[in-house]
Amino acid sequence: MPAITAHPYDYELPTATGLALLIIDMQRDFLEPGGFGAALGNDVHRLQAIVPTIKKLQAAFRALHLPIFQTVEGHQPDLSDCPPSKRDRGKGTLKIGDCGPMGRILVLGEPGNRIIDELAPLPDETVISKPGKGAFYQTNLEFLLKTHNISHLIITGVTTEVCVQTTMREANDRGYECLLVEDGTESYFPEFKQATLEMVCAQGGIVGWCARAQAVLAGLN
Ligand code: TIU
Repeated sequence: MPAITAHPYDYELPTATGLALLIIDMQRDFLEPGGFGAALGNDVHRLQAIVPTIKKLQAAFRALHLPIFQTVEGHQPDLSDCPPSKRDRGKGTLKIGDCGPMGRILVLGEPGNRIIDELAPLPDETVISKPGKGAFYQTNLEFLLKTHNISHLIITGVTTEVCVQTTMREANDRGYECLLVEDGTESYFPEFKQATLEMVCAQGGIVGWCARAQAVLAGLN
């Protein structure tokens, strides 16, 4: 059976279908100045480094006609799906729903909420809007994965220890075999990224596997 060289041991690929690429929240809000990430006080520039890596994975999945699911974190314009605890958390000058340089912060459909141009989905690719950190919370992601007979998820995106790790844990509890791409995910805090990579594949892969994009690409071909 084909496999990807990974930690803590090789990640066996399903035969034929069953594999999908999950790209978490590669939206302007987190990668460009003036969005939610910056409003929380973060230096957003370091997240740019993973864009070419995810682009390569996206191209490979497209070439193999394997499904790609992207997510965006965002809220309805009336903020009815944003708990006050989320809106009021922190001491930033701009809060969720406030007007910033890229439109209303973390509101669906605003310019800042758009997936960055480099990773723009094709018209037939699925983008899931999510109000929380995990991609399974209050979304139809699980239904879509079941419909497509997906059992294995290659996970990328931002930020590693927030939305990516939450999603990987949610997926793991639902029985999905998850692999986190080490150089396809990034955090505002390098030490949190490193800790996440180590904790998810510790204890024999308690949450799943980790591998570099090159190993994923080699395993696919
Ligand atoms: N703040 C932070 O690190 N992340 C988020 O708020 N959302 C995601 O990780 N997408």
